[in-house]
Amino acid sequence: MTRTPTAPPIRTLLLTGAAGMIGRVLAPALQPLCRQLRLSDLPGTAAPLAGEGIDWQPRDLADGDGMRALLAGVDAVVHMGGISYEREFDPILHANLRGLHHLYEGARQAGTQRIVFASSNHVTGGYDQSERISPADPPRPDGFYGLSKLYGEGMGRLYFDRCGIETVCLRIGTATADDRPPDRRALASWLSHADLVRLVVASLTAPGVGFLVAYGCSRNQRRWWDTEDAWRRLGYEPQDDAEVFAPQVQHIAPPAGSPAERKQAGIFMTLGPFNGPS
Ligand code: 15L
Repeated sequence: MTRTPTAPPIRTLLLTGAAGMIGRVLAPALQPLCRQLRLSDLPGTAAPLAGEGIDWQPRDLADGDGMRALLAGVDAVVHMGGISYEREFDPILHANLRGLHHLYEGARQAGTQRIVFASSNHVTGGYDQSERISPADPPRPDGFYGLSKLYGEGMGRLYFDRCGIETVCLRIGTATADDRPPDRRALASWLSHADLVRLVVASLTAPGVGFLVAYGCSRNQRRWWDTEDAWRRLGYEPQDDAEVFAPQVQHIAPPAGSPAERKQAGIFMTLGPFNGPS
């Protein structure tokens, strides 16, 4: 199947995880980029948007047939679906590993040109906050969730090399419902809603991205991520800086010297089965 570069307007754009916090920010911003915006999330969730040009199709990522049908006719995907927090291995296997396989297989069969994949900063959460790292540094996942996102990045690499589907992996930092950094750590990792929209739109529309990994944060002066090369390739120019919130949140931090305070992972260092009985 011939894949031509995405060019606005995209005919059919799929947004998964559309009913989630990030999905609700993105859905209205993505609609002008395409003729049809297909929205999906788990069955039982509510559509974030309705009206002309909106096609709401709830699906479980682990349902292979359902996912194939969801991808039919789709030119580009923004994949925000799946588990977005540290959990037991099984639900992560279901949504983030099996689900991602279904997404890429559906995309291959549909002739989809590009996928913007919500990866996570937890692919490298094992680095200390004192370290400045780039997408070229070795991954250091901090739990099963981060590990599943590393698998997703590998999936994107594989399907670009074998099938020509372009993928932009966004290692998203901290985006919150109230659009404010919640604590001291997020003064480095915060991604404002406006910058989130800028980043995803750039990832969908930049020409010839191939396979690319970029961190997703605002232009926070405290950021740990040296990701400007990838941002330049995307044409992403963040506008917000978490520093304006420093007086309110600077004191909100885990105990000094604890792994949660030291590591980029933050409180994810306290989650998962890793601290329980052996
Ligand atoms: C993530 O990947 C999570 O989806 C989100 O819940 C936040 O915890 C964020 O990372 C973060 O690191 O702050």
